Amino acid sequence: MTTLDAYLDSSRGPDAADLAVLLRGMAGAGIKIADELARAALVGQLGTTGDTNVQGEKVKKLDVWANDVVVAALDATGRTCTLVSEEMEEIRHSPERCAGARFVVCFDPVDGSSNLDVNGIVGTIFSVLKKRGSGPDHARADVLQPGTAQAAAGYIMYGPSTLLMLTIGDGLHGFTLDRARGAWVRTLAGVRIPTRGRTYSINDGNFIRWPAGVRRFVEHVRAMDVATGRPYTARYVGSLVADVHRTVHDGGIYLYPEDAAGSGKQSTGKLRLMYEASPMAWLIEQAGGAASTLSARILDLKPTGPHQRVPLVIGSPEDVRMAEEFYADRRG
Ligand code: FDP
Repeated sequence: MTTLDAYLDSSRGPDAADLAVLLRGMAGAGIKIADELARAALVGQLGTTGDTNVQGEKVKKLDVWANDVVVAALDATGRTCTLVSEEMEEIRHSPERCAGARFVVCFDPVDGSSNLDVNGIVGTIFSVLKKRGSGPDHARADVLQPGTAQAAAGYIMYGPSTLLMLTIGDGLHGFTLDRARGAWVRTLAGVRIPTRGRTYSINDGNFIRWPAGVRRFVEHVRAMDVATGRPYTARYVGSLVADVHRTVHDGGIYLYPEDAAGSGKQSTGKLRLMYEASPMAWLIEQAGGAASTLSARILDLKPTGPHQRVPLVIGSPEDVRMAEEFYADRRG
């Protein structure tokens, strides 16, 4: 079976060799994080640091630790000098590293970290953009590119096995970590999502704050209609990597909408565009799926800030289109 190294070595294009170095760095960080997650309870790595981050969330020890691991791994590649992380308030730009740097990386080192203390599935999500900016504020311009400009996107899922799902624009591929060999082995090639599923995934505890169209859509998929495969079944892990991965595999839809006007604090949604929605959107589109805010394609959004939040509705194309119709009041 093809290893990640062989797959990257066989990719073509002017930046392929540099991208391969960068992605190997990210994959190496993933192995370290997987090891640390496995022994976290034994070495006192669970729980919080006592700090609250700029986004108002309690910082977990593993968030900080994993952030340092990813930063060090990416620095060591020499292929990036501009990083964005959920754990870093500002864009981390290091002009002294820019000589051989070709890419910007946006990442969430431990996504779904509320699952950490309950031994649940978490992941690392990353988005790689080509450096393009110029002028005094070029680092910010390099970062704030739409998802269509991504050169690579992926997530590493720390589950019963450690799985890297990756696209460099030639489809969606999955590499399972073979610890005995110390290699990532391709176990999923050219993954395709079903055009329609029978599963919906949403935090039901937010029901009171959902926009009216989302409520109607969820009522629709919960209703009985054998001919159209309803009612759908419900699944929600509360870890984006796990929820998206299941959706890619089984088909269906994942929704994290904005709060309806006046009903909550997440008026633009919860998930971050640059290192959650955008990479997941490209990954799922590469598998034949769709990703939307319910009124716009995620990959077409013009970013306004490194930690911008957006609504995210992602999954089988027919399910996402149906949710958009309810949201736009064309159905229901
Ligand atoms: P977490 O806060 O645990 O880090 O954006 C992060 C995220 O998890 C996603 O991984 C997950 O899908 C979502 O938030 C869960 O949010 P809710 O707890 O509000 O459902």
